[in-house]
Amino acid sequence: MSASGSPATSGPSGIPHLDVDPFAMNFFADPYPTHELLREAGPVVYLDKWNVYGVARYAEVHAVLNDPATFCSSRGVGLSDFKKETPWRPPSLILEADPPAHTRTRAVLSKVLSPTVMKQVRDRFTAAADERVDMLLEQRSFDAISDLAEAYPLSIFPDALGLKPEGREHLIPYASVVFNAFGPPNQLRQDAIERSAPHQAYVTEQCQRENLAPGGFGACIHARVDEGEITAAEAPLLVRSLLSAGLDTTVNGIGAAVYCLARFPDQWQRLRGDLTLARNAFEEAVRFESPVQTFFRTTTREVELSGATIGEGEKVLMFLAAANRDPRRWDKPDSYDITRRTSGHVGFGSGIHMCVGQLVARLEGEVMLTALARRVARIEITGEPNRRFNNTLRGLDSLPVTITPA
Ligand code: OVV
Repeated sequence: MSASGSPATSGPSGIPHLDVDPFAMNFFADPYPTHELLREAGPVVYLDKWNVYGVARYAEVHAVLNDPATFCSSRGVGLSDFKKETPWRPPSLILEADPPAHTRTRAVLSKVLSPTVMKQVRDRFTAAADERVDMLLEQRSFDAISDLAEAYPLSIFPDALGLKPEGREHLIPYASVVFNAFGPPNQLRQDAIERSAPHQAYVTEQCQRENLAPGGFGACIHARVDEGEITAAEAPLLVRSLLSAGLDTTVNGIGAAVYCLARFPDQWQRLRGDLTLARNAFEEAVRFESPVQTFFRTTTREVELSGATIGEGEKVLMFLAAANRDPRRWDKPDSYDITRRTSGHVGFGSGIHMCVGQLVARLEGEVMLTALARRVARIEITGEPNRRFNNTLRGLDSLPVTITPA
């Protein structure tokens, strides 16, 4: 009998069938016993609840991510198969695309979010982080989610994109819909899509060229039209990708890092003693909490994966978070260790679809953790953290803390 109480059964294929629902509230509340069950059941499992294959070990998650011709994205990276069902919004031109179409759009966003551009925004991002921490030190007690993990990215990213001030309250709710929509047709997804119209209307309008300030990421995307790299019709949809994936992800990444450093004071003191560890402390939080928990792929042909035969047109659920704690790959996987060699974690994915905004995320994480570690001696959790439930994103809704100045 498994940790979650669900026995595995194995049909003639030899692939273990599990009756766990990785999109249920009780799973989100504590996914770790089920992650272990999924990893231990076999290299490839079948989830009867949603009729999908699953991979939870590092080796298979990495293999699926790095064979995009067999495990495609153009049929959607959620449960819904775009070949069989109409997508809830026009598909993303980068996330929900395969080569060769993906190659061109990826190159554009890669340039817009390049190391050179990070150098240009770094001072602004740093000043905003320093300012935020100074404000929080005056409050002493605050909510580390709303007042820090949300407030900081909201103070820099919409400006960096070039969005006008009005309507920004739609950004996090819109992203919440996007990430819920990757999940199965459960209550979370259905409610999110049902209430999405005002958020969608806002996002669609802000993606237009005339609504994006010169010099911002959005205007830079539209400028590629003039170079003939993308069409005028494609540019707004690529801006939409940044609005979809650029904010709620870093909110949950920074939230994860603060939650880790508050829970593991020895790691916090280590960071205070060596600020050059800030970037890896953030990276390790992305491994440890995996703000993006899962993505799907769809098979383009019959394929053998670690001895399991998967037919064409099957959905494969990749448990990024379980791979990031697979003891086959990681020493002490359940320890948050800011000096760990984090490279190879799949919190940002791997291969041709690996997070195109990873440099923005790391920059935000690094400068915020540096600002905190410079000025704060202690972070104390002063109340019960509340979880935020989403089909794809893992993070908290509230985290009451008190900080003590250094
Ligand atoms: C990685 C990601 C998440 C959500 C949306 C998108 C990308 C997009 O391209 O719209």
